Amino acid sequence: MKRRNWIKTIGFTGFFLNITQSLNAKSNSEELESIKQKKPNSPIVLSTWHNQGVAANTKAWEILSKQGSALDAVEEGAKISELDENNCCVGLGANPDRDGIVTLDACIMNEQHQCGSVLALERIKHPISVARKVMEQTPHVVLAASGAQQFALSQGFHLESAELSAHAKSNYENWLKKSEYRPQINIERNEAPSDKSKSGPNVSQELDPVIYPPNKLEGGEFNHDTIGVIAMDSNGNLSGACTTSGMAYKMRGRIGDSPLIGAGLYVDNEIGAATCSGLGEEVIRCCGSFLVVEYMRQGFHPSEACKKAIERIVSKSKLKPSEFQVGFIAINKKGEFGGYSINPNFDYTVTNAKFEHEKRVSKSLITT
Ligand code: SD4
Repeated sequence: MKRRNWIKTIGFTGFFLNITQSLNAKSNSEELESIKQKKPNSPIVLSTWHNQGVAANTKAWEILSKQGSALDAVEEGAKISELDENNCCVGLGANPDRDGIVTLDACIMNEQHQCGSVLALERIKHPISVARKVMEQTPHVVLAASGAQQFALSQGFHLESAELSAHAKSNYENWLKKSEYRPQINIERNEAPSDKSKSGPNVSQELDPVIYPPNKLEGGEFNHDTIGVIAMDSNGNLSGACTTSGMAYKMRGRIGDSPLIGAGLYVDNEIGAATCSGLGEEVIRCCGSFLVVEYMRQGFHPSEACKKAIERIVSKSKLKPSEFQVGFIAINKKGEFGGYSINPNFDYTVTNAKFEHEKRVSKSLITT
């Protein structure tokens, strides 16, 4: 879309629409005055990763630009990744656990501090929507495994085939040849540090082979597409969603940060929203996304808040920073945004009045 049209579609139409609707409903002149003075909020949506973030943000923006809610926007955006058969790490097409079963984790949080999540959900296409149902239709926050599946079916979701997608099947068969249990998570280097023939990142060459996560899976696939979507709508309300299949070939029952409120996602409508991708265990230990929001509460800009949370994680971790990746993204109530990661090349997608699904590569603790 041409830039001018891009700005036009999202511009002031909604604001005046809101005013007209309000005027019909209220004739009180004081209210009229306050409505006139009210500035339109500028919607924004951020998604982890650019390869999948563009599609997610496009969908979310369709909703936000028509004055839809941030909650609908983040859910619908996340659903796009869940449908992507070729995504290594989200939805039913993703890589399985070490027993060959795809188990999905997701959570959602809205502007009223309501939240819902599902853990280790099997054979359901849209875990994020089940998480929303947990939030809206139950008195609970978390449902897990067979209970979550039972609940999903009761809510009208269909039981899908247990068969692996073509790419997951071949990856898994490849992994089975060695069946080594090496919990792996994304780390966006261009080459393994052991490859001394090429100029690589500035990392230790003495990494423990058991805990060192390679940058790609055995089959050569990247291993990093957990999607976190955070948004602010034209009413200034914030919401977030996060959905993943977690670590490829994980131990059965292993849960990462992504479906845990405060770890993989956190929203405080007075302050801001944060989400992340990376090695879930390290994020959980520090309540990562909650920490980012708390730093924003202290007045830090979103990028600075993400940086401080990364520093905390690194300072508490037994792993060397070069051995694992975590990347946060955040927005605050003013619509300011940012990201930060441990290792380089963590990217995300931003969409607002100014940026049309723009790729941002976050700053990182390790720079080479
Ligand atoms: C997890 N945080 O399960 C997720 C994995 C991830 O991109 O982010 N992958 O630990």
